[in-house]
Amino acid sequence: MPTAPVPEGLAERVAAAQHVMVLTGAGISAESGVPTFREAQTGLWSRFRPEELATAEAFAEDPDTVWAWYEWRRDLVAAAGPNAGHAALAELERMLPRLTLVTQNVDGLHQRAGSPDPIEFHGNLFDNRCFDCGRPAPDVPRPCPALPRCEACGGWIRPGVVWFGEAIPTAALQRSFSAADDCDLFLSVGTSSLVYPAAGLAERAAACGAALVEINPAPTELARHAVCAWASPAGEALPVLVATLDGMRAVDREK
Ligand code: BV8
Ligand code: ZN
Repeated sequence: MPTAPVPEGLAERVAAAQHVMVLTGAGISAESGVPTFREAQTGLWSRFRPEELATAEAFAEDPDTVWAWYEWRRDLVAAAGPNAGHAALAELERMLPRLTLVTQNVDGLHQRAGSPDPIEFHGNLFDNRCFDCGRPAPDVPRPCPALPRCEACGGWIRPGVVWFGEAIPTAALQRSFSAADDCDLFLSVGTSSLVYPAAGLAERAAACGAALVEINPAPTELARHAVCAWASPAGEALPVLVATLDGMRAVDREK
């Protein structure tokens, strides 16, 4: 099926922007085979909802099960790879004067695609720390089927992600707020825009004058406030956007 062209005016908007902010969600990793949160979980995990497992309470009650869920996700992500959407965002960052990438994803696929410094708003699957004393636990082997213990205090080791009910890491929050206040174009890619405070970043950017663009096969609540809602998978849309910008540059160079 031929890939849809870039919506009218979008490439020009991106080319003219001084500071583009991109917020990605699970949808950009969908084409890498990493299930999104909205999709029902598969197999052993089909009887759980992510919101039930991604909490400190769930871990305190049944650390082995929650640890096993994260091990399953780490295996899945380690076997997956970044897709054309991740690669296109890394290329876009090289092409534009300024691009701030914030991701809700914890899979590290943006880094593996070459994005130099994505803001990991919800942490990273492959970071671990002690649930009790908070010490980082960088030496957890892969795979680690049994729940590991903290060498310093004997506490349980937990994944370094932000669970529901937990605060966003201060640095990530501040950097994201600053970018939202400064950017003139905000691209929301592959997110249902339901989880806060991440979902509030688009509203914050718009309140500071940024134009909103959504790239999502299923338009969300954000689409109503967007100058462009591109109903396309990220892995198709973003490479076409980069190719179109490339073409515009080539024409400019010939002038
Ligand atoms: C906080 C890491 C306060 C873990 C995640 C009651 C009690 C406590 C808090 C709350 C409460 N009620 C509400 C809240 C706030 C809560 C919240 O927003 N809840 C929601 C459910 C209403 N937020 C929090 O708890 C946050 N913390 O508020 O703390 C506080 C303050 C100070 C001090 C102490 C406490 C923390 C939220 C972070 C939770 N952690 N992840 C892990 O991964 O295991 S959230 C997790 O879910 C993801 O990171 C992501 O953010 C979210 C899922 O959203 P999406 O990424 O959008 O994915 P989704 O599946 O929803 O959608 C995919 C989209 O992709 C779809 O639209 C689809 O159409 C599209 N798509 C599909 N294929 C493609 C595609 N798009 C493009 N291309 C494709 N090919
Ligand atoms: Zn400890």
